[in-house]
This record gives sequence, C-alpha cells and structure tokens, in this order.
Amino acid sequence: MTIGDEPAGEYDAVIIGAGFSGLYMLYRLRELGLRCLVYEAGSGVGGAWFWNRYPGARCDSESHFYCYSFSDELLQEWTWSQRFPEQREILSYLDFVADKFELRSDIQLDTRVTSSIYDDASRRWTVETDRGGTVATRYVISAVGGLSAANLPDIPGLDDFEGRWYHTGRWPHEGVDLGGQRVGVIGTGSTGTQLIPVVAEQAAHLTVFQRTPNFSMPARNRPLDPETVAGIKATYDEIWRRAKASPGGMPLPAPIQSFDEVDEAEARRRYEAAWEHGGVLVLQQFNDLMTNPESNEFAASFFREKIASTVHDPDVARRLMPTSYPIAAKRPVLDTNYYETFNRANVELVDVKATPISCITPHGLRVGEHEYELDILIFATGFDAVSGAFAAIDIRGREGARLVDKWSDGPTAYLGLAIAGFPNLFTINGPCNPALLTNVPVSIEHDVEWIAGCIEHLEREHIATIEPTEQAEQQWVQHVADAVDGTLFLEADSWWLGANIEGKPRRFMLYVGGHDDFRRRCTEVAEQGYEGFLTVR
Ligand code: NA7
Repeated sequence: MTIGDEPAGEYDAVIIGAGFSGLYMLYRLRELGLRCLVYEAGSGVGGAWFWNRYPGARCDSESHFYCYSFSDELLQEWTWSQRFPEQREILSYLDFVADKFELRSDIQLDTRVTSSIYDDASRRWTVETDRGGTVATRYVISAVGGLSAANLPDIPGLDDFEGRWYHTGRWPHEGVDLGGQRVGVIGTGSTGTQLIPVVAEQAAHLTVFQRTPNFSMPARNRPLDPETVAGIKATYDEIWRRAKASPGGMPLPAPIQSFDEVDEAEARRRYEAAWEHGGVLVLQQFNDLMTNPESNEFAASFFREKIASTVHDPDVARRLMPTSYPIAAKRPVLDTNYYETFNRANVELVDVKATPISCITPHGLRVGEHEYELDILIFATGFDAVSGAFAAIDIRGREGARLVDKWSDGPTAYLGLAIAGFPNLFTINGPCNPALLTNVPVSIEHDVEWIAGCIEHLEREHIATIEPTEQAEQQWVQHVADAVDGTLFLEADSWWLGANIEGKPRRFMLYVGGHDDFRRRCTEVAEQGYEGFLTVR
C-alpha cells in the first residue's frame, strides 16, 4: 500500500501495528480469507525494532529463538549472524518476513490510529487515523506492543536546552554523531546498560545519571559459526518443542532445585558456571529465586561481588551495586562491558537518587547545586508499558464505554487477549498476559494463533461477536494477582508494576505463572467452547 492511497470502506479485520505481532496476525487472518488492513505509525515495519535504533540496541534473547517458528521454510532460509542479534539484524529479518509473505500490500505505513469506536447497532468498529481516514471493521486486533509509548520524564527546563536531546525509543534514523561531544545519559535499565558502553567509546565525555542501579550479567555475545548455525537449523523442531513447554518461552533448562537443596559451595559453582556461559541462564539456577529471600540474596550478593571485582574505584563500584530491591524484581539486564565502562577516564557516574536532578539548563543538567555541562542529552528512560499505547487511542466499546475509564485502576484483560465490554477486540500481549516476562516472539505466536483460531471459530459458526464475561475477566485478574502475591516481584518499583510512571496505578500488569501454564489454560478455554466468553449470533 502506498502513501496517498487512503484506505476506506469496510474490512473484516483491522490490525493496529506492524511489528512482530501485527505481521504474523496479518499472515494468519489472510489465511482465513479475511479482508485485512494493518495501520502502522512508523514509516517501516518492525515495531520496537523499527524505533529503538540507539547505539548498542540488541536483544537479550538468543537469535535462533528470537524469531518466528511457524514457517520451516523461513527458519531454513534466514541465517542469524550473532548469538544475540542487534537491532539492525532483527529489523532486516522482519523486513524479510514482510517481503517473503507479501504482507506489505495490506499495510498502511505512517498512519497512527487515533480512535476505535464500537457501534452496538451495526456491531462494527469504526477506526479513525491521524491522516483523516476512517474504515469500518468487524474485528480489531491490537498489536501495539507493550513497550512502545516512550516515557519522557517531566524535568523542568528541557525546552531551554541548547544542545541536542534524544529518547532512545525514538532514535533518529540517520544516527547521531557523538564524536567529540559531552554526552549525558539518564537511565540505567536494559536500554541504558546497552547504550552506555557504546556511547563511552564514541563521546569525548559521558556522564551517566543513575537513579537506581540494575543487576546486569554478561551476554557473552559472539558470532555464530556455520557449524553452530547448521546444528540449530537441524534441530529446530526440538528447540520449539522445548521453548513452548517452558515457563520463559526459551529452550533452556528450567531450574528444578531450590536453593536449600544444595550447599553454598555448589550454589556458587553453579552461578560461576552460568556467569561464564553468559545470557539469562545466570538467573535460572534455582526455582525459588523469586519466592525465597535467602535464595534471592545469595544471587544478589554474587552479582555485587562481580561488580566489586570489575570496577576499579571502590566508591563507583558501591554506587553501581543494587541493594534496595531483590534481584530480578526489576527486568534483569544483559550487557557487554557495562561495568568495565566505569573504569574509563571519560566516564563519570552521578547518583541522582541521593541528590535528584533539579532541572535541565540551557547548557546541561543540574543535580542539586552542581551543573553538568552537556552537548547531547539522551533519555534512556523507558516506556509507559502495557497500557501507554492503548491510552493514546480513544477506544470505546459497548454503549460508548471508554477503555481508559475501565482501566482507571490499572489495565486488565481476560487472558490478556480480550476485554469485557469490548466485543471483537483482541489484544496480542495485552495486560494480565505473561508475554513481556518471556521470550516475546514465542508468546506472540501463541497469542496470534489463539486469536486466529477464535476468529475462525466465529466465522465457521456464524457468530457475530465475542467478548469475555465480566465474571471470567475478574476471575482471571484475581488469578494473575494471586500468582504474584507473596513473591519478591512486588518489592521493586518496576515498570511491570507501573511504578516508573508518575500517577500510574500500582498493579502488577503481567502474569507470572509462566508461558507453559498460560498456553495450557488458553487451550482449555478454546477447547471448552471458549469458556468465559459471551457470544452473539
Ligand atoms: P526501564 O527499564 O524502565 O529503565 C528506565 C531507566 O530510566 C531506569 O534506570 C529509571 O530509573 C530511569 N529513569 C526514569 N525516569 C527517570 C528520572 N526522571 N530521573 C532519573 N532516572 C530516571 O527502560 P528501558 O528502556 O531500559 O527498558 C525497558 C524494557 O525494554 C526492558 O525492560 C526490556 O524489556 C526492553 P528507576 O529504575 O526508575 O529509578
């Protein structure tokens, strides 16, 4: 579809977003013979991987399972070059997918959906865009992504800043020349941790403004040699079988022992071995990491010892050590040379928890009374996760009810897939879903396939609308709350809890019960004739 070709008229399904979710949703709904339209705000496909082009952007899942599993041909045709793929390579992959399956003709780029309003009489949604287009559709599928609404903190003075500033989630396509510049980075989450070592190598001077230190573990990224690639390609069936049967959507061994079952020397040996192996395996050693404070503290001290032995200046090392929350209660982070970067002469760490940022000045950033002079300021300050992208669209369901009102105490959805009061609206990776705690593409494929299966059922049975009952939704929301209750997940101010956004209700937005458990539950619901859903013919 080309710009200027404004879509109009009637569709069977409108999909919002052309990232990992939207592309596959289009593929599946086309297979059902539906007339589909995808709206995408970016000028290309790729979603998160289209927008997050900051230096060092990379995935924390290994490339050979951070991809689609649905097409054997695609698995054999595409070859990943590194253990952990960088943004550019993932974006090339998604472009390759869009071309291979000829998806582009149904995708309208550069178009942001502004409203989606349900009409009770016609049982149709009217979807409107910022380009003035309006279409009617029977189904709306949100593929907006859980981490797409950039969070720019409201620090006074930004308008007066005379240097350049960027948010990592909206990085300029032409890149940013950091050579010879005095750069400041606010934020040390996954993004900051990837960005900081690369910026340090390019900039004249880097000041890192850290509010909360993160626990980070080495990725140990490396190129994939042809033999490894051949081995992966020959065993894909097994890789996906294991990934789909696992809590994290990854083909990695799940921990079967608790911390108490081994002595300290053995626990240390396991952590050391996993640290050397690299990747997320480090936090997969004991099954009680998030329920047993002793198990958690052992892992946390192991990480703090690693920081102490890597960072030369003991005071800087101390400031980099998280002590105020359990390990993995915020999204754990993978890095390449993060702690080592603080040994460089051109890098300075500023603790903005002890003394908060007071304002941005024309020439830099003021922390307490001290002004740090900067040419470039980078916000690695994350996202208004899960609900942020929905809030940007005026979504109204039956009898004009607004989704933002329904979600005033925090976002909720039945299985994270559908919302009571909003017929024929489906949400891939919606709230109360485990996707954002897992290897996301595996969860996305599950959600897309479940939604496609549901729509196929509706079409076959000539059912006009489907939506969850209030009761089923409430029971699921309670189950999601019970699953996280009593765990250490609730003891940190994470974006999972909505705690990173001022004024956002504090509610754990994701299901911690695991991908495997969730998949089983969703299959049962479908097999039992869409238990918990209300249908109208
Ligand atoms: P995160 O994980 O939300 O990290 C944002 C960082 O920015 C974090 O260190 C915040 O500190 C910091 N921040 C946010 N606002 C401020 C202000 N006002 N002052 C100082 N510091 C601030 O976002 P990422 O982009 O790193 O990662 C998001 C997800 O993307 C990640 O989890 C992966 O799933 C992929 P805080 O910790 O809140 O004190």
